[in-house]
Amino acid sequence: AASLEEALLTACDREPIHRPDAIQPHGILLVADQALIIRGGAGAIEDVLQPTWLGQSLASVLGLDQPLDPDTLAITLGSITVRTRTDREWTASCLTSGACFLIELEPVAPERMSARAVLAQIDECATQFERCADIQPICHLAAENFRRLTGFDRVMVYRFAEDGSGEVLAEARDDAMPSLINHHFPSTDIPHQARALYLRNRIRTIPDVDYIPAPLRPENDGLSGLDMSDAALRSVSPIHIQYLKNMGVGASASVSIVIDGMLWGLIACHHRTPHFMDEGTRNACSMLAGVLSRQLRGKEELLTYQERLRIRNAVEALDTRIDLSLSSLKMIENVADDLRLVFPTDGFAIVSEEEVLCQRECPSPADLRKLVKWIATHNESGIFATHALSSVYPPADDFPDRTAGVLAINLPFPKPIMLLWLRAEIVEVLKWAGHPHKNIPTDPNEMLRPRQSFETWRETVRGLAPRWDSEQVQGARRLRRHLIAHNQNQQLRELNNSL
Ligand code: BLA
Repeated sequence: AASLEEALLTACDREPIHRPDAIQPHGILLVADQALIIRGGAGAIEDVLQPTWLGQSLASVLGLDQPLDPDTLAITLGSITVRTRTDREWTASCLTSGACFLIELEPVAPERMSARAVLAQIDECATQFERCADIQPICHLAAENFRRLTGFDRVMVYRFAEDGSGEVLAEARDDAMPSLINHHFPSTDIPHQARALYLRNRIRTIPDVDYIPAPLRPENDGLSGLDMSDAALRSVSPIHIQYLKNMGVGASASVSIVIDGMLWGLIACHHRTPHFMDEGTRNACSMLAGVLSRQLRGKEELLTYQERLRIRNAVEALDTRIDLSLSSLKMIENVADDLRLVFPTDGFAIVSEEEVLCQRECPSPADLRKLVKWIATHNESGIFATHALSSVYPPADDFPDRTAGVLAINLPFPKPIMLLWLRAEIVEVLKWAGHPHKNIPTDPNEMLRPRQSFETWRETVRGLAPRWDSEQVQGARRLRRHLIAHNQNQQLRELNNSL
């Protein structure tokens, strides 16, 4: 079953979403060569611009009086209004794809916020971010502000986990739209190549899921396979369109949250009916996403720093209480309370040949001895850490206190000692937006299809404790070095005394 699932997944990951050979028809695409002669296009070019356009100069098709220069094309297009045959104002933007220029034209939304109002809102939001003490309130504020900026019915802050699945951390929505707060989504909802693309092109919109793709023209002309990675009008994977329809969504947009070059999460926006976001609003969203990313990064760094500092202080306080006049084991047991407090835990144990000393919630001394024996043969660095003990050490399943998290330090003293910080399992009920494994076809030639239902499906997860973060594992390493040094001093002292 696992290999079938894998085969289906790689099929999803292989869909070449960056070259759909079509655009979404709310805008127009023109493909120009290096001399700015139009070689192809897509969308209602004849209706919006002029009936004859193929082989013409870009400047004439856009109704410009002055000629265009390829070197300054992006800047020029960013500052002009295109003369069209419609009564709406259109913006033009330009990007390169191989040897081609892609020129995208989009109508300006009539109900647009003024640039001043947008900047004022982003500025105000940045100030409010500063005042937040934690990640959660920042995400909540972000959801509210993106909703105000874009007018979508439901705006969510979605964070990826290590395995590519994700969770809705915050949400702002119209009451008529169901809530997805705290819901989890499997990694297959956003395949690999889509995530890679979203790192590069940070905002995407689907104004109407019922659109009919407008094909690249002329057909069979060497244009097919054109790389549209950076195009705002890129036609979207039909699989994803089906996904949105199954979810009851009429329009969607998402903005990447990138931290240190990694896709941390997305701002995911849904509307029940078609909903267009014009170029100006998209730029405002990109700007706000940048402010948000920097705030999240800063906050994560601060929290890490605080934990590192706390551990450092606890280890230093412990150093001052070490009594070198005691034997190795007694020296350690004497500071048991201080040791326990270095890491947040439910239980703490000191295990040596002679005795087992337990504080708070611990497995039985016999179980602890067996566990220590196993750990001693399964770590090289003197440190062992897991938040899912029974997955690596099945006997833990039968521990009456259901220990799931262990951080252990092996002290290679003449008579070895192991220190264990223990965490009980936290039984978690995960809410999934639909059963994540329900739609797996049995035929490997078939494609994995989006779920039909996004109805909450609850999964009870057992055997897990909170993860040890890297500060704690590094702290354990540091503590181990200190204790080994104390023991060496203690032995020198003993040697001196005996001489
Ligand atoms: C794309 N899937 C996406 C996107 C999102 C999601 C946000 C980006 C496009 C967009 O902005 O709409 C999924 N949407 C979510 C999630 C939330 C949300 C997790 O609102 C949570 C709040 N999808 C499937 C399966 C496949 C699949 C089984 O369910 C593959 C077989 C594919 N999803 C898929 C593809 C894309 C996608 C191919 C890329 C669409 C594109 O950019 O062309």
